[in-house]
Amino acid sequence: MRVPFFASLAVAAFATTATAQEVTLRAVTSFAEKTQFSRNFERFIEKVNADGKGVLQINYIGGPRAMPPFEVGNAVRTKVVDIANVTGAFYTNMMPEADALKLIGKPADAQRKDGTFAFIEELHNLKLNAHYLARQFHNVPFHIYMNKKIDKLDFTGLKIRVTPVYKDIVEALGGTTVTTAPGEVYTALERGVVDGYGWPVTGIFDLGWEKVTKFRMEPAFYSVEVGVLVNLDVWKGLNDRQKKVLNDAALWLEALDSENAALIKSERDRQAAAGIQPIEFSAADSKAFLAKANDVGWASVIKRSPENGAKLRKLSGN
Ligand code: 173
Repeated sequence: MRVPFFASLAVAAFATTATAQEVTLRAVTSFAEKTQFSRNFERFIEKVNADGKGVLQINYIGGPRAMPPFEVGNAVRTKVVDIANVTGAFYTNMMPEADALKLIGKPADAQRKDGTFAFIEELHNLKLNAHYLARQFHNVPFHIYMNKKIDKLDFTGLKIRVTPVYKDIVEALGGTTVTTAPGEVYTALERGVVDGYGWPVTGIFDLGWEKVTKFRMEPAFYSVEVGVLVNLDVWKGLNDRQKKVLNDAALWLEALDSENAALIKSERDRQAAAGIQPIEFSAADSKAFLAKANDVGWASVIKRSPENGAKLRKLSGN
């Protein structure tokens, strides 16, 4: 098809003007596309692309098929991508303090008011060359899922799939740990390479794990953290209108956490219907487990980063 000469020039001129004002950011997520911990980020992208017409757009590259989860933090740092949906647990190699984010369960708006967010921002600026745009899932806790029934809080002889989120508590209980990305959990369970795995209360159905899971250990512990990170140079290069599109969408994204309580209830019901049985301990043992999880979590962060770790602990109130 041939386009008349003047018409094509006009289109080209318009396109140039539009690009001069509109910026497009390349985005990745560290969780599988369309699954629990990517979905709200995908909704965020839709909102940005609707609100940001002519101002700022996001080009969604995708998830682990495009980039291994443990490389996403570094890809933000080096500007291989501009914006990412990623949990701190996946970049503790560059920023040990990111392991503390699971220990800070306050709502994002409270963290924005009491200085917690500002300090987390400062650490991301320094260590990851990133702007910490948003914090999601503060009200979603983790569990250890098991294929062997245990009758006391002792993991001796058990091999558990972990990330930095669960490593210290699993080891404190005597378990052996194997660190893997989420994409390897199904096969590890299917082959019996592990006896259990750490994961949030929601999301096990996304990758079919209910087929290879027998038990969910109670109580739930810690607080999921999935952040939205923007490369700091990219962030500083945006104008006020562009920043506003992202800031408004970030607050909207954080407010989606109000959906989590209902979601958790329905996922627990769905797990029960799939035959996944809870492993429960006495109130005293549960309390001791939670205290231990909190203590070993903080000790581990503070050992790697004494000053910042202590400051984060103080801000957390835990
Ligand atoms: O288990 C994990 O892969 C993990 O660390 C995590 C963190 C946040 C949300 C979901 C999983």
